[in-house]
Amino acid sequence: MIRGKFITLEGGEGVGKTTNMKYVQQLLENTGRSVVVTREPGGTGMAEKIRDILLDRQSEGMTPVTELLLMFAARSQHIVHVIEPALQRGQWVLCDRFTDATFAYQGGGRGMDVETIAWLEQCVQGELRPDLTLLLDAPVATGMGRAQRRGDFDRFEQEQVEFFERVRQVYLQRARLNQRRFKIIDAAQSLDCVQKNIAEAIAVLS
Ligand code: T5A
Repeated sequence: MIRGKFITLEGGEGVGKTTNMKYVQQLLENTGRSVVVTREPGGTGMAEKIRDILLDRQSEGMTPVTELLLMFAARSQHIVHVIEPALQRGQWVLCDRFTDATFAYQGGGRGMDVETIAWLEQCVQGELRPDLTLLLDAPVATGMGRAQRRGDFDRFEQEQVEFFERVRQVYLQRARLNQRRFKIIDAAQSLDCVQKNIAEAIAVLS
């Protein structure tokens, strides 16, 4: 059995990850791939419960350490029960956010130590890394404006603009350092242009 590929979509708030997940799924399925679509935090029953705690505005006073450990606790469940079995069956896994989000949000946004995050990454994931990461990048104001139109902010979306600027910079820095894995997509463009760029990036993998 040929191992499947692991594709992640990343980016700040409201850049269009959820919108484009469906498009990427369709592209892959059109080429005959069997695709598992999932998300983080979440993707299993237990991990979705952890997601609820993480996003709940009532989870006041959650420390950055608790937040970081809950992200990786959910991720461990997700990898063992969903991602790794699917890849081993030869399915392709398409995931809305993964560990780059932890480096960006907990590392950049919250200021957690990068080496600690890298250590947890190794403990929880071993050698597992995405084969391709599509980084949807747009100015913070653009993404926040789109997210705001939807209303009903979660615990992260209540953060200040400076938090999201740091998140964006870490994403871009990671993309520069891992150019073989990352493809940066200008998400401020029209949806048609964004999807044309995504299709080009996916074609390289097929
Ligand atoms: N998190 C997650 C961490 O802190 N650490 C971690 O390790 C992980 C895994 C999860 C939160 O958890 C944090 C980050 C997050 O804050 P989430 O729901 O997965 O939350 O992520 P969000 O970014 O909050 O998801 P959003 O739904 O807000 O953003 P999306 O999915 O990027 O945007 P989407 O597709 O819903 O689009 C937003 C709006 O814009 C429109 C869409 O139609 C929609 O209305 N749109 C466009 N409009 C014009 N032009 C385009 N090109 C458009 N693309 C989309």
